[in-house]
Amino acid sequence: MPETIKNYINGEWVDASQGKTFECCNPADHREVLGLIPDSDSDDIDKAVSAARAAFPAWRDTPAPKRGEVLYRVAEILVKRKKELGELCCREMGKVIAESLGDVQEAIDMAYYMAGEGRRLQGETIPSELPCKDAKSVRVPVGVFAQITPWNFPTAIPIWKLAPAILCGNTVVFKPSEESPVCATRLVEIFEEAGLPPGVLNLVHGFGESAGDPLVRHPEVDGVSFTGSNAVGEQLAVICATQHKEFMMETGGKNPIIIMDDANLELAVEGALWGAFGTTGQRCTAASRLIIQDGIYDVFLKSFTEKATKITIGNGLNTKNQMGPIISTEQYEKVLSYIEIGQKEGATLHLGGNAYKEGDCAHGTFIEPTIFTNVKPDMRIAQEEIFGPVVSIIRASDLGMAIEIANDIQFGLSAAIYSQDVNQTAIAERDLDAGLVYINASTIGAEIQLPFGGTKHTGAGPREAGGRGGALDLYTKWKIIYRDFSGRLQKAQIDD
Ligand code: UN1
Repeated sequence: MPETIKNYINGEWVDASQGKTFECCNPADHREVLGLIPDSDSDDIDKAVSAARAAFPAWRDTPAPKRGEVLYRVAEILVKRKKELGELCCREMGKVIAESLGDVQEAIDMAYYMAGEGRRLQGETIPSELPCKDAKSVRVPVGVFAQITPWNFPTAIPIWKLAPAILCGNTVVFKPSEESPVCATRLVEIFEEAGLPPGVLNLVHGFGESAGDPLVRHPEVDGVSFTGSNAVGEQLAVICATQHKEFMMETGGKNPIIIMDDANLELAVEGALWGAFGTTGQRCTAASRLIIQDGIYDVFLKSFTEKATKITIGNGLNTKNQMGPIISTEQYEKVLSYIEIGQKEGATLHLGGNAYKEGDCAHGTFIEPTIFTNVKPDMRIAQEEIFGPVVSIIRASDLGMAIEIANDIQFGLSAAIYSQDVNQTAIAERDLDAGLVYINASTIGAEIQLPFGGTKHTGAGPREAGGRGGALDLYTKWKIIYRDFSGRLQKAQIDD
């Protein structure tokens, strides 16, 4: 029997106002229905936002170290339940169990890290130009935050958003992806168990149009944090700009790995495989373009192809499988359509390209690891985000050309270079136009204690994750306080 999932509003577990539900299933076997999920609308959003608004003053005034203690308890519960949550993540989203456990680990890391920020939420004191006057900056919460999360990191990305928002004293309405509602529900249960007061975190399930859109437009929402597609992010950006809301979006990527002639071949092959086919290519940091220098091209391609052919595909709960399914039928069709587009554009389909239906995979949405060669940098398969196990291989004659190709896209999330020449890697470090640059490592695997995000169309607003310069800037505003204890009128900037 599928589990009946509820919304969580003002500390109560409730159905959607209209009583409607939808099903969420396992992408490795669509016959397995994991939950009946509330199909919420603007009524539910109103209730959740009102609860968050009402809870805000008391939560804002709770000392930050105390707010941090709740997160510390969240982290402890996550640690205890890592295996169970990892298995659920695997069943709901499809990534293989080792990666699903990694997803939960990233959530744990963020919860501990933000718990500590409760005792570090520093501002500055700075000298005033006048006597008997002092000046300081303090961080204050934004207010009610709408947090809209994707399905590809069903525990890590929600905690990336929830932990710092709550730590900074905001209250939250959380609308998770309709593809990963059960993981989201477990997380909210954990915040409840950790002692978070009612109304501070509210959960509303549903779809973008019926639940996400009214949430973002709600006049009582002060800030919006969104991770997902560019198309949706850009619509939300317009709404937030016209309503003067704080806004952060983290969207697409088309991340390159440059492999130079002097690269450590084995290391580069392993990194390219991990970046291209890890999480079935469904990471915004996935390496979807490999830019290979002429001299290493043939040996690289041979070894990369041999190893890609051996990737075992199937249900991620089975530890022998290395690559799981595509999240949904819609996404599966989109990936297959890009494989057709690549062929029509004149690229060579070098490996894979088909749906995979062997054995247990017959009821899931699996696609073979797919490699295109003879890809021109301006082809659609080399420019647009596919979000599947499809990689484009492009040739370059030297570092300058490789960097030019790497940068010649609308996105700028992550970029990597493999080379043993310190000068070449230093030039790449300087010139790659991306938010994350990796030297002799793949494009995936950013750590939570540093800001995460990209340049150009990859995002907007302050960076996610990290502390100062990252999540703390997103979830607080600066308040500047001048205190004059001279007892007389002192005029700044005015000559005596
Ligand atoms: C994402 O795909 O949206 O750097 C996030 C990484 C992970 C996070 C990916 N730590 O690949």
